[in-house]
Amino acid sequence: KKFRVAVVGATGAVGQEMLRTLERRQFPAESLLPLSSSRSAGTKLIFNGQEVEVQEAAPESFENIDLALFSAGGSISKKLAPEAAKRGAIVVDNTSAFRMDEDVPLVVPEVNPDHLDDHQGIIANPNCSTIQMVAALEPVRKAFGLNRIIVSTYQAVSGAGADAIDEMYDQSRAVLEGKKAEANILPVSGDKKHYQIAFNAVPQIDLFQENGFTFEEMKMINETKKITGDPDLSVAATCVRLPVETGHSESVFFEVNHDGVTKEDVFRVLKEAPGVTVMDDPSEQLYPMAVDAAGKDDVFVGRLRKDLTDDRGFHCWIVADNLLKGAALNSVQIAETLVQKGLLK
Ligand code: 11C
Repeated sequence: KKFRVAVVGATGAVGQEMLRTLERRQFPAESLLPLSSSRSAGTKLIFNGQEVEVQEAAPESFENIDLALFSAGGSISKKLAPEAAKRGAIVVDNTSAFRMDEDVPLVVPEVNPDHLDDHQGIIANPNCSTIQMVAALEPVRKAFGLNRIIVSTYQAVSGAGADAIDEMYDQSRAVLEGKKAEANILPVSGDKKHYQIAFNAVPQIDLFQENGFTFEEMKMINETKKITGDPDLSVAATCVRLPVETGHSESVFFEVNHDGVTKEDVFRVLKEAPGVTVMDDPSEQLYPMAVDAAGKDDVFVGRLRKDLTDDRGFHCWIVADNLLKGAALNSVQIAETLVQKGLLK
């Protein structure tokens, strides 16, 4: 059986990867309808060798659609995802619009595919920084239990969209030419002030919340609890933007639930974990880096060390392509899992 697929936000950084990912994984698509805001409508794209024209997304666009992948921002999802679901499409939404809704499964297919069974038409794709951390740590949690996670992120500008990538390159050229670096987008397009990202590190991703954490940090905290199904798991996050084009990196401290777990025990579990590649050999200076992870499907883990004072504590470094496993690939894997489970009809 083949499916009629719509991609909302088809011309964006993630939308483009969605089209490429559907193609290269040979998703059984009978047709592909690229949708966007009026700004990009009329753009011509190629899918499976055929030219397709981007149309402006409207409620009626979803008549006769089986699967709709959304990645055009939270407000478009809030408006149009229920319209798509009402018309019988299954929505996989890559925004934060519905992630914490009780009747919306939040899914990383390697971690909690069973949550798909109870879907009500809308399935949420988690935040990119959450996905890579959970994909690496869930096998550890299953084997040894997890008490606590403390994570600091080193996030790429592509997470903030195609315009933020341009801003980083424009500023870099300006700085190298001794000119003023104009900042109009980062750290958050909707916030009051904008700061230079070129040659900088900015400790703000998304808007500040009343508790002093940013929304990106709260996503990592709340989404991790929902995906693992463990509300008692203690998570703290500090999210930082770096002048890296693609590939989010994370320095993670985690504490297991049992005494006597060794580094080798954790390695054994990680090496068996689906979608995870261990890259860790200090004698060969082998560890994951964003430039190597960009364009790859897996989540890479390295720099694994046992804490020097906490017998249950470990440190590691987790890197993944934020546009692929962090967004487009995970969304397509959700769709593939729906097909395997017979939930996409
Ligand atoms: C970033 N993680 O790197 C964000 C992008 O909730 O899906 C993804 C935002 C989201 O800026």
